[in-house]
Amino acid sequence: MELMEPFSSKLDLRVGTLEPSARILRRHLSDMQEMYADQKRIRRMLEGGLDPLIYEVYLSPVPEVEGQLPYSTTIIYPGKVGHEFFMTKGHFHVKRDRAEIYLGLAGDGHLVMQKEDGTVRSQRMAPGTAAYVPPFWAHRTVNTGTVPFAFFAVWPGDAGHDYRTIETTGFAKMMVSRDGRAVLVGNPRYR
Ligand code: PAN
Ligand code: ZN
Repeated sequence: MELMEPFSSKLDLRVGTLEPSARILRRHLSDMQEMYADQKRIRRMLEGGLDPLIYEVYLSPVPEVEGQLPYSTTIIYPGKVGHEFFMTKGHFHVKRDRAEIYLGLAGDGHLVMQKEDGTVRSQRMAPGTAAYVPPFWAHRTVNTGTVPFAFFAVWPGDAGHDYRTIETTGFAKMMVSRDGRAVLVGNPRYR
């Protein structure tokens, strides 16, 4: 493993930006359109030139190799596709037995987790919530509030990110707004 010099980052606790970051990832609706239930609405939005920025990920300069602890911040913007809240793509770790820690920084959200057998659990996240993603659980975060939802994450460097499984099956449940409340309901697109 490469011998690194110690360093620190500046994390803006109110906004969720991370400096320095090796890379900033931006995902728009068109980058994850198959993740949402209301496909008709998405087609209409995109054809009408509406392609909102859903979330940004600020990645630390820490290499993704065994022994390292890469970290990031994620900012999910407020919004919905129909009744379904803006969210991340979500993934399993390639090495399924690798866990992760999330720390809520700003705004209100939910962390939705799913085992390979389709069991779903969710945790509310607010500033100061330290949420634990145990080994073997896929994870996705959802902005269930009205302002940007930001959180910090740290994971084992050799975890790897498997997006394909969730792209193929989806999550068994989705977070929607019902009578002004965020609720988990069955996802009609889950296979
Ligand atoms: C997080 C996520 C980040 C973006 O750093 O990668 O919140 O979500 P997606 O990766 O699902 O697009 C993490 O869980 N890292 O392992
Ligand atoms: Zn992860």
